[in-house]
Amino acid sequence: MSRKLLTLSLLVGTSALAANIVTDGTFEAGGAAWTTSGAASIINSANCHNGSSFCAQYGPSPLGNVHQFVPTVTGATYTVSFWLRSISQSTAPPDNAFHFQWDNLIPLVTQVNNAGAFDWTLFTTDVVATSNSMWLSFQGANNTGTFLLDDITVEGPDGSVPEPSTLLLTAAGASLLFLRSRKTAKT
Ligand SMILES: [Ca+2]
Repeated sequence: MSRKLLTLSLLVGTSALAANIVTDGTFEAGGAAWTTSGAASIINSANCHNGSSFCAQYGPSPLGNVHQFVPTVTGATYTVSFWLRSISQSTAPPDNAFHFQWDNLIPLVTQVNNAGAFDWTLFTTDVVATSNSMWLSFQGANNTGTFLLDDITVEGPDGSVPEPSTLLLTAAGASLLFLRSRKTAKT
């Protein structure tokens, strides 16, 4: 095994331990990785996070849903982060709700309920994977304004990488590098 290949295996091993497992969490690829329904849609607007770009928008009822399945490791903990903004279009009392759901068997986690307008705000929550594919879902409706959702990350072990064999390769690579360095030092 060449030194270059060993170095590569070390890098792969490191990235498998902690990764952002969301596909197109910024929506900048156009949002094709996400399924939308109800009040939710993908838009290209100067109102999106960090200026003119893509994000998800939620209008009036019925409840909108933006979701995708993410590859996880059963039993592992993941940190979910996303940015949310509420633009009020009415002087009426706020009539809206925004929920995060990690699995369609686990109840909705309400993030916002009848809130007035607010600027981009970072929401973070820790969740545990109960299978090797979790339903990452953001649901909302805003009857007196608009919700915008952008820059979603889910940090944790990447379930699409065969972790035990990668770790084994990493350990083997590290041992061989150590032996090679000892051999070089002796000669
Ligand atoms: Ca974006």
